[in-house]
Amino acid sequence: MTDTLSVSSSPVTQERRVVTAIPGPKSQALHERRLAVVPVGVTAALPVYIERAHGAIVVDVDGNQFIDLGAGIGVTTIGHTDDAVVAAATAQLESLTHTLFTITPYESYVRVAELLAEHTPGTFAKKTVLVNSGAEAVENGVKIARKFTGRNGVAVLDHAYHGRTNLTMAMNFKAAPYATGFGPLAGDVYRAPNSYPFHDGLSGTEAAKRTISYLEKTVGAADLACLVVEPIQGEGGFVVPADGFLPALQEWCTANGVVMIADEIQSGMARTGAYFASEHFGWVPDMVLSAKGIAGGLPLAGVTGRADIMDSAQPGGLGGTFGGNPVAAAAAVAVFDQIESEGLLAEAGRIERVLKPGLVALQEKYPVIGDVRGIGAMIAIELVSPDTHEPDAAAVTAVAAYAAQKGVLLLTAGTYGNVLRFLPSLVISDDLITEALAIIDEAFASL
Ligand code: PLZ
Repeated sequence: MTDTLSVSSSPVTQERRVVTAIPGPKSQALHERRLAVVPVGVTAALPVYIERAHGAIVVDVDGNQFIDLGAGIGVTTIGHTDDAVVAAATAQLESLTHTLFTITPYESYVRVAELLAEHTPGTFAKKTVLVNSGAEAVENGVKIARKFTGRNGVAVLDHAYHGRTNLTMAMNFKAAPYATGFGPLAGDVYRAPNSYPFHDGLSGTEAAKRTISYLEKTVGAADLACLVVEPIQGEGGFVVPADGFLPALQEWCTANGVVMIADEIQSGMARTGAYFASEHFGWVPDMVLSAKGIAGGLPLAGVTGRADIMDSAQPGGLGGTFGGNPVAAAAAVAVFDQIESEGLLAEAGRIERVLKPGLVALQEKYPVIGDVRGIGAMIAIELVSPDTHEPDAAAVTAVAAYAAQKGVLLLTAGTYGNVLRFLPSLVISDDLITEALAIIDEAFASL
């Protein structure tokens, strides 16, 4: 074994190409090495080892090129190795990689905070703390909301996902695999019904009434610090709430002194054609959490909220060694620049206009597709038995496996594993989407 990792700088053509069995021999060899040294708790949805990527294509060590419909779960939203992001991060690497912002600060952290203040919903004064991961953003959002309100209770919704730390494990809907055996879990977390039009058939007003009544009965507003909600649920299966649901909850929170927090970790940063998905629903949250797509693949997350809420944390109460790292912050500034200069918000609409009708056409052919939903480049199909609406996870697994063999990287989701989610980068071409749809069509035909 050598100490050098294989890297290649040859350009990545925007085309699908399958040249070996999937996974190929080099991936299989790497997987053997991995099994000896990486614990089984860390799985691989598709054990092909990726060597390089650009735009909407990832290339594995065997030379197979995949159409990437997952973008690393919504991280490389403006495309893999975006030229401007690479240039900004490279320049930053050469000038300064670390000081620790709470010791000796630097400009890019401040710039990211300014950009988040500008682009999150609401025109009031906002402040931002930068951290390393989505879960860390959730932890800090809750921490600040508790300090601001002097209350302990944390409310979340059915089918939510918020992370893998101790507090966020307790906030997830699904125990397995995220929390099984990892207790004791954090207390004071309460789960309320969400709005899930495909299954509950409720209007936004009706669903909000049910959620509020549940919270009032099981917790009581007086003990509730915050309500944390993904405007479109990510891991839960791209569940889009009925219109009016989110603003009604915000209204109740405001009236009762509860901080309402938008977990925009998966739905934010231009993915849905707005900087933050909350905008589509007319929701102006008290606090917005961003991560994933914010820095084009580098680890960065932000907690942005009303200035008075954010300033309730005492001096020294917020921070962390790597939070707002200069290289990640420089990359984030480039991501915001690219969204503006390349008109990427509009690209999400273009993707929806190709992808959604394509999936609706498949739904007409294959009754197992019960629901097609989502906004922009955040679209999903839910597979169910046509008569009973019972989840069909086996069909999801089979379609994703078939697509992978043909060079299409497709992610699954949903509490019951019966959702296929499409969250490509905003630079994917219409042709690649159409090509992927043809393969997914074949996959359904083969069921
Ligand atoms: N909130 C809405 O989607 C991360 C999880 C990947 P971290 N979702 C992908 C995995 O298997 O661990 C996520 C999210 C929402 C919070 C998080 C947590 O973000 O950056 O993974 O901590």
